[in-house]
Amino acid sequence: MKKYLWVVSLVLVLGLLLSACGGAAAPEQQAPVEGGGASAPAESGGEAAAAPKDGLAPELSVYNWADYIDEAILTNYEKEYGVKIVYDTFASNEDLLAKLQAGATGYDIIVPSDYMVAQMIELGLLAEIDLNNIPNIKNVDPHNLDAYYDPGNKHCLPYQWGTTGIAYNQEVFKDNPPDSWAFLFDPDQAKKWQSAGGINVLNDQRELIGAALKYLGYSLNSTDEKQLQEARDLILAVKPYIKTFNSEDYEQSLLIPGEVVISHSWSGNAANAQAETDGKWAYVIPKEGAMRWQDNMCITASSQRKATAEHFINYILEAKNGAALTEITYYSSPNLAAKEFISKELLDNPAIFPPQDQLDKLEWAQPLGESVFLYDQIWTEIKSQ
Ligand code: SPD
Repeated sequence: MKKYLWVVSLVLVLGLLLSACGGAAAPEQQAPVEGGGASAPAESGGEAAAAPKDGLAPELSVYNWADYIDEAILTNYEKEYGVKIVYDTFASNEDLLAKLQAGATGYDIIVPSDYMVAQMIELGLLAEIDLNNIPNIKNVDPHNLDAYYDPGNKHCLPYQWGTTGIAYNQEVFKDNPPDSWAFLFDPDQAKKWQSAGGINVLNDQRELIGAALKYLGYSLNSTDEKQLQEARDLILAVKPYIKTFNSEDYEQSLLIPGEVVISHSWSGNAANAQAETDGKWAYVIPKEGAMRWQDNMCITASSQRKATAEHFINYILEAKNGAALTEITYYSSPNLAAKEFISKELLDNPAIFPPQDQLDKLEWAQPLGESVFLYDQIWTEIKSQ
């Protein structure tokens, strides 16, 4: 394993300890294993499940992004298979990695994005998946399989995908709809939108530094020190006008009640705000380009319940479950068979399923190698100043 990856791990572990264990607690480290039958499930807030079927484990732990599931999928699975789902959420890929690096071994399924899958494979954090146990892979759009970060889907199956752009309140921007990252990163504009009601940015280092790099005309994967310093200075120049750094509950707490008028946003949160407010909110992919991403269901290398985890992943890939996910999250589905169950309104919404000319402006995040230190350092400077 490369030396820098160990150093990354150490930095992340220290970061996690310093943040005084702020995130959600890991489930029990000694979780019941497959075929364990009568073991009591860990706390998950739901009813105790009936005895598990077909040699499945009595419980399974899933660690996912916030606001990213239809809870009925979980309860249906629990009822149908007698497996209790212990569900927990994280805020960013970096937080997820830090949690695993800190020794949390209780998670069976995690949902990292593209570049983080590549990094986790390199760190040995993911188990290989036996695709013979995932017959529903046939439902997945081939365009969403065999991605650069996991050739042959040896470790992960796609969950949802989306884009990152700008959500805005159309009542405020009716004569001047945002079309550029300048609406967030030009200090004169940022000052104006602060007075008009407030700006939110995603509390996510790859996303925020990446968006600033795009505004400056660079790749969001830049590892050039000068370009990254420019991006940092740009963010610091507008920081006084940023009301919140929030990527977890900004949709409910900021966009809909009207605490901000413009937000750096993931497509699904923006599309949800749009639906909840009868079109008061809109979403745009800035003309300079933006990030396209795909989140993935992967099994941790430490999982003691691999067969149950594969069974659950296969369940999520059922066409109706893929559709239910998109109907709740408003993110794009990689599940081609699900499309017949997704409402036309969502299929036709360009914020959810962007047309080709929009897709052409997007860039995937790549693993950064040793430059991850530079990003960490810049992020610390941004957050601490
Ligand atoms: N609320 C769910 C958000 C999921 C976003 N995941 C993708 C992040 C890519 N950087």
